[in-house]
Amino acid sequence: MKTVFSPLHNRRTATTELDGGVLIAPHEKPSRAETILGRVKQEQLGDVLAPDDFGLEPVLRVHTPDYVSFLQGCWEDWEAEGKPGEAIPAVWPGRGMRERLPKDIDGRLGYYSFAAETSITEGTWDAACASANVALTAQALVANGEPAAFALCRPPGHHAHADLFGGYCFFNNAAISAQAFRDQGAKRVAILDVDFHHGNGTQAIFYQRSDVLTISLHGDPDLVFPHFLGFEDETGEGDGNGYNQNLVYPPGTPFKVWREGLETACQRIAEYHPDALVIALGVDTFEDDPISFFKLTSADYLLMGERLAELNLPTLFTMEGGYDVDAIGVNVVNVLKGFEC
Ligand code: Q9C
Ligand code: ZN
Repeated sequence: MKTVFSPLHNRRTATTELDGGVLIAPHEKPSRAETILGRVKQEQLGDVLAPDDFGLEPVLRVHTPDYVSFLQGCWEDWEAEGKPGEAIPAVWPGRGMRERLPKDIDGRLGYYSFAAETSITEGTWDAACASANVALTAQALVANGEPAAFALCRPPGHHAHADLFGGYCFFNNAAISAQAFRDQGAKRVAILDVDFHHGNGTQAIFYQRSDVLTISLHGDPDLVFPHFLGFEDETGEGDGNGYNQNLVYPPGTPFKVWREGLETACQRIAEYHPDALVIALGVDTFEDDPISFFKLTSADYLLMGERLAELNLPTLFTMEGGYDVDAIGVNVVNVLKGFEC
């Protein structure tokens, strides 16, 4: 399987993440992508390609123009005000307030985000654009007949809504790729999100549509991020009614239980008969992940990949979360190797 990778991921070098009331070094760090790339090469998964530049048009099929402009200018606007640190949202339009876009950068940061852990810094825009281009380049490989491709995206994307950043995500690479498949003629696309966290952005983007089926397996949002979306009674709305599925699991969930959800998801995808499949691939389901509570082992990821391959669909993998850097390369490449067996 071919991998698409951009060294520009390195432009995303935030130094702060708000966690537990203090600013820590971010979990979502450059070594994540470099470790995965190293393992891809070590295991000779296949060629590693640089991305093409698709410009903003495919991004704007999913994200709003005002959100994209905000992201593009955010760091400059922040710096122009002489703020001492990184751009961190700290105020939101809470219940009873107005969802009105303010001029001030602190107001705009809150308007366009849903969480405060993710700071915007100098290279964030460049890295987010490179990450979307990585996804779109891998998507094009699959659209042009490769059975599967791996988009080694960083920063990740599945938490980003049409006009919200958060959860380490800015552009929703999986959603942008699914929309690209549709725009190139695919009738139906399925997105299966196996990251530990609910793919809230992906769900929200396609919630009222039946042409993109969204399924996410994740930790119970009653207990864990993103807290305010991802429950099992969210099944889609309007035309999208019946085209979103959330499979929620408690702390300590091992693969033997998690794989029942995977089976449910795979059966739903098979009966949907999509023309393409996008896997939002996070490996923060790993037993030693520092911010998560599932108990998957490295060997389990081989079985995950094998089951996904049985769907026998043109498949794009977009990289999402996974924060145990020591194991991230092995775990990700195990999914891809399992898929190719
Ligand atoms: N105490 C992805 O996996 N909250 N994003 C962390 C840690 C944010 C995860 C709290 C988690 C975001 C792509
Ligand atoms: Zn995650």
